[in-house]
Amino acid sequence: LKHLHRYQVQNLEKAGILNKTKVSENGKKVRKNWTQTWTVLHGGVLTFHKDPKSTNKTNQIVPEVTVDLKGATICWATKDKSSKKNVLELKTKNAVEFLIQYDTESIIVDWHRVLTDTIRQLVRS
Ligand code: I3S
Repeated sequence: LKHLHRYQVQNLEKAGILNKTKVSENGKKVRKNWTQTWTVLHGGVLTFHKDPKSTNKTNQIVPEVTVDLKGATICWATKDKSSKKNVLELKTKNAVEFLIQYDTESIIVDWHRVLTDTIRQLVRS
């Protein structure tokens, strides 16, 4: 069964452009800095990339931010969190909070579904 869950998590893969900002770290609010980011979900880890073409010497793609989704939570952000529409709130196990947003509703709904499923499966793995 454990293998099955791992198999499923690995199959939950997705990539696309999203807007994201960090909002807090260790319970301390940080100043928002909304940036457009190439976002990749792979093997239960979410990575944000400034430029999908930025690679290191060995040609590996280097993410700007790496978020382990194990123990994380995802929900729709309440109106007081942002004036933008279609905003998700992602809280990591080590108390870092991000907002993730995209104007096209279907795109953000898809991300919400796949992130929710991933987090759920990681709890059981
Ligand atoms: O929640 P806040 O602090 O009102 O967020 C807005 C500000 O960060 C603003 O920049 P300044 O730090 O220069 O005030 C941003 O430009 C806005 O995008 C932020 O709010 P939204 O509602 O867009 O998340």
